[in-house]
Amino acid sequence: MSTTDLLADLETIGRTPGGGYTRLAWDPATMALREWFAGQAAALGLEVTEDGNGNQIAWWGTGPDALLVGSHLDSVPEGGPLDGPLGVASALAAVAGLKASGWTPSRPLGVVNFTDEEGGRFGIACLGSRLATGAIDPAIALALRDDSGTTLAEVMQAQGRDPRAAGPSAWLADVSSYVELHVEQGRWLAPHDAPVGVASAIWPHGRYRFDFCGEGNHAGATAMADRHDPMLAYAATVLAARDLATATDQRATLGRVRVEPGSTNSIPSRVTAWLDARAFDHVALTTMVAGIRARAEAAAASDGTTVGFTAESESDAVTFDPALRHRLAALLDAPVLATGAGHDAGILAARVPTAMLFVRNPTGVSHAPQESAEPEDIEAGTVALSKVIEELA
Ligand code: HGY
Ligand code: MN
Ligand code: MN
Repeated sequence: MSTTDLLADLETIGRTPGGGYTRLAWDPATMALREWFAGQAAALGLEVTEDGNGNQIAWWGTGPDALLVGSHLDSVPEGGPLDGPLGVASALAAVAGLKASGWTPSRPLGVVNFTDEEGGRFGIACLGSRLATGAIDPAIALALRDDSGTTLAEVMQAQGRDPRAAGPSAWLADVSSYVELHVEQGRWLAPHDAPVGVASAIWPHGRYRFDFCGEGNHAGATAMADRHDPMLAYAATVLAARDLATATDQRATLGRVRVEPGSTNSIPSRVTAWLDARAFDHVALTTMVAGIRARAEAAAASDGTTVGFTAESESDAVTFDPALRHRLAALLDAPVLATGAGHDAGILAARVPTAMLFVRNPTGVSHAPQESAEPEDIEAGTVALSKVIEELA
């Protein structure tokens, strides 16, 4: 059972006409992926469990001091094939290889599929691991709504889950380290001629919502001077994000926008837009976001419109456990690199020693259909993960 064979099983699940994948929490695609995960794990003789948040863990052994490996199977809308599934498939393949070789772990070993890492449906990233670790109040999570207005609680109930079981997970007390393998998001390993790297840190990041409100009116009959068009402050905010992030070599993106009523011949009454911001450290993040917000407010004031601002989620900077990172980098003779992307490993790192392995991405593209890794690099990543499991378990 190779990682590429396992990934080939998933090729049609959640596939979109554009060649990408849309696999959002609890949707038919991720439900099919959950079933696939449970089936593969059961075939390996692992005991498949699911916590009250929907996180699946396939166990080889039970009890304290467990090593957890894995990732997530959901995607962003129109995402690539590897962000998430590579970490789950390589973990299953590594376990299959180790079992076939006659090796047995000296501590419990779990393979995890975290639920809703991308936050593509309910807006908050790493929802499954945040709930499991107590990093988010279950009442807040269960009340989150998707684009159709359905709450997470209703969605879980419709899938036969009891939302009252959401919240801190008992398994966490048994886990004493977590290792997540992931496709590289960016292009650092290729010029360094390395198929696999070890993560040092994750930048702090946050997601913020701007609610621009103005006055809906007729696109032909309303003189330009008489308008209160919220789209203008939104446009100014997009440019402010670009300017402030560029000036500091940080990241700011407005990738999602909703316009109401969304009519070609009407001045909008309301524009809702989401900012994703990532920075070197917490102070730099708050400074950049405050700067973008100030430009949004100034633009709205000059147009006679208003803008509301909500921080929907923020994640602190993560420095992965230095001892574990050095041990794995030495074991694999692999370079160490930082990442601008967020991961469940970043959430787990607040509770247990955690490490990440990255598999070279020749173009660096991620969150898009072109995301890729060469089959031999995927194999190198799986071999590396197997070595790590042997070393730690
Ligand atoms: O958005 C992120 O950084 C991640 O890929 N979940
Ligand atoms: Mn992602
Ligand atoms: Mn991911």
